Amino acid sequence: MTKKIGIAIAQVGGIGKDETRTEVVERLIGLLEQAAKRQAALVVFPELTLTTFFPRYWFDSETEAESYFEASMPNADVQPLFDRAKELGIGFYLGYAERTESGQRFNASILVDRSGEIIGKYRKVHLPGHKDFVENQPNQHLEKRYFEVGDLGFGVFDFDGIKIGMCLCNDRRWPEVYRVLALQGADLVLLGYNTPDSVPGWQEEPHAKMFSHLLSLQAGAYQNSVWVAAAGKSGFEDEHHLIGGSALVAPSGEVVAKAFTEGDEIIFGEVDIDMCRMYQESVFNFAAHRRPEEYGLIVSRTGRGEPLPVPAT
Ligand code: CDV
Repeated sequence: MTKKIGIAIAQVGGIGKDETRTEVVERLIGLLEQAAKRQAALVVFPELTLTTFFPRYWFDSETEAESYFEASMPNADVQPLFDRAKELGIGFYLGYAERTESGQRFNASILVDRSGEIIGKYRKVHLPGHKDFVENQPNQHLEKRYFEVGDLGFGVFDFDGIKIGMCLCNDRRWPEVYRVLALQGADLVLLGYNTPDSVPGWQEEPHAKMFSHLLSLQAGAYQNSVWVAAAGKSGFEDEHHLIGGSALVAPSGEVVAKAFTEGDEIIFGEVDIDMCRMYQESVFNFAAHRRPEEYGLIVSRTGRGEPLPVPAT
């Protein structure tokens, strides 16, 4: 049976430092309603959707950092989003900063089904940036300070009969992520991101930021025969710029829809799962063509090292 799903990617424009959760959630509901008009079954929101991208700030006080985290999900501020999505019969992916009961802090995302139930959760594995203050920079990138490395692995969840994997931002640049999801049968990968122009120690031409973002999505989709739906928080926040480029990428590696603003914007596409099958059963038929016995280094070695001896012939 042909499986298709209407998917809306909700790019969210900059969020001010003083913008409240209530104000942000109102914006998200506005995007949800636009998605409903396009008959979307699923909406993808960005990483850390509910606040400004706070890892750019060094906080002397623990309390200030704490104010960006959610101690439960849904909570009173976010409940209206869950309620409206349920009324509209739309599922969603949402990135947020999670604080657990025991005080652990993760950069997390959830997958919510069309009846408002959380059916999947992910905690970001690849945390970019640094732990300590870096001098002489327009901003910091303190994900390694504010978050622990995710401990849930890369899960695949069933949404209306479609196998969905989740990841977050920097994860999209690592080929292992898509492969681990594809090996579990994922056909659609959802991700939210915040990609600032300025990251201490990561000098890149401004145009290359957009290129490497799209390249990562396109390579991940093509090499793993999956659809990839990526939603960014974009534009200016407190005079700091984040790239736009929220996009839907097909298993062919082609971008089929892309945001053209840096503000709140919905892009829509119909995801046809049969398109994954074509690639999964031919060029990327894993069972027929992969050679895991030759890939051991990928899991036994983390950093670059010396060449391995090649057997004499
Ligand atoms: N939030 C992120 O993970 N951002 C990273 C960079 C720019 C630090 C990214 O890979 O986009």
